[in-house]
Amino acid sequence: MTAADTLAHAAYLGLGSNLGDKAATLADAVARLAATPGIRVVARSSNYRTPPWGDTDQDWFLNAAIGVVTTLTPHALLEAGLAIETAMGRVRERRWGPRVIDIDVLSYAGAAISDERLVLPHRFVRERAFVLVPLAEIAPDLRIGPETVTEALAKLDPTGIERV
Ligand code: PH2
Ligand code: MG
Ligand code: MG
Repeated sequence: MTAADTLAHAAYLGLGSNLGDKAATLADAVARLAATPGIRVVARSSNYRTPPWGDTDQDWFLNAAIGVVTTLTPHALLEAGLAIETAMGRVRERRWGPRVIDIDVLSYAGAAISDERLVLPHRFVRERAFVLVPLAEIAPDLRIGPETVTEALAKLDPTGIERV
């Protein structure tokens, strides 16, 4: 084991796209994350076609989840995702509205963080099937707060979510 390995942490990210070529966008985002120093992608879910949640007057989403091992801090991991979103042309308009790419840090080594930049585990992770269905494929036993991904997902309605 190298010194860097001792500083490596397991984290999970959720990805979503509902503008343009969604599958190509998700693939590009994963490649950019994998090319980021300090991030190693170790698991990647299938892509899932999901009905728009929240703001339902928009196109369907393609969602996926990845597992990474990272030497970045939680905030640096967040910033890396935001920088990739910007580099890929994301323009922030309405909340929960259409987006080329969304990269959310869902969980980081069991850390509980709540500040103005970052909340971990992600605020809504346990309430959204479009996040938990992909996450359950790669990390069913991951603990998010009081329960596992599988337990949280069992309380939700996954209607309309299709693996593609
Ligand atoms: N992201 C949102 C709002 N609504 N709906 C789906 N199906 N997938 C998403 O990724 C999504 C959403 C805001 O982050
Ligand atoms: Mg986001
Ligand atoms: Mg999001």
